[in-house]
Amino acid sequence: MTAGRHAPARVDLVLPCLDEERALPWVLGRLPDGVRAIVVDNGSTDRSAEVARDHGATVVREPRRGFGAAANAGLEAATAPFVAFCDADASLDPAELPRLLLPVERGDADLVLGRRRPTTGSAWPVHARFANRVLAARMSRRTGVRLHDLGPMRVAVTARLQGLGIRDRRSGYPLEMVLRAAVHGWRIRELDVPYLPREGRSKVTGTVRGTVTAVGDMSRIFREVHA
Ligand SMILES: Nc1nc2c(ncn2[C@@H]2O[C@H](COP(=O)(O)OP(=O)(O)O)[C@@H](O)[C@H]2O)c(=O)[nH]1
Ligand SMILES: [Mg+2]
Repeated sequence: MTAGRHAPARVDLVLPCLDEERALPWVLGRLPDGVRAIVVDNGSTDRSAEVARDHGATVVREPRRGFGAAANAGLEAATAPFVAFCDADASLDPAELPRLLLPVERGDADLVLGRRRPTTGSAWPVHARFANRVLAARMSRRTGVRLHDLGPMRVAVTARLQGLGIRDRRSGYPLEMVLRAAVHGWRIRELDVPYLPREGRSKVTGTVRGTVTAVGDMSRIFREVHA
């Protein structure tokens, strides 16, 4: 369960959140020991913030719209030695975090990414899967870091990630994090994680339009961040 009120958290888990009231109870009920949830509410019109608080999460409000704005606000709010990221849509299980944390804790990796392995055909729309593959391959060609997925579940050392200077505040944020880490010579590792059908409607890659926007944001990152 949640880090007790007395024990300081070892991991701060950043959960960017836009209207995820239905998914939050499951997500926040799956926190391993020592993990504090930071739910970053990005102007939800549902009861996400209240539900998050009721389930013991710290709630940060970010008025600027955008996935990156929310992720960045969570990273800034993190004070635990390690920081993790996860979608708040119940597509990824926070119970997987200790396994992803291990290589970072041991000093064997600087950034660990969860490689999404869909559990059913509906977990990952084909267009999103394809776009992600292309971007990951482009990333590998650019940096020499072999990656299959730019997935949202991640673990790193908090202070180092805060020092990386990620600037994107839209959907290029996840790519910019990996690209900057690679440019700085971080050891990046992928570990498989199950990918479940999300609760509710996707805000980013669930639609073709959302995917096109995300790919546009990410292409800009490739132009702006140089090795
Ligand atoms: N704070 C914030 N969170 C967002 C925004 N867009 C998406 N999210 C959250 O970021 C996560 C990823 O978005 P999601 O819709 O699942 O995108 P997908 O995984 O590509 O389908 C979810 O937890 C969303 O609630 C946004 O503009 N602001
Ligand atoms: Mg999602």
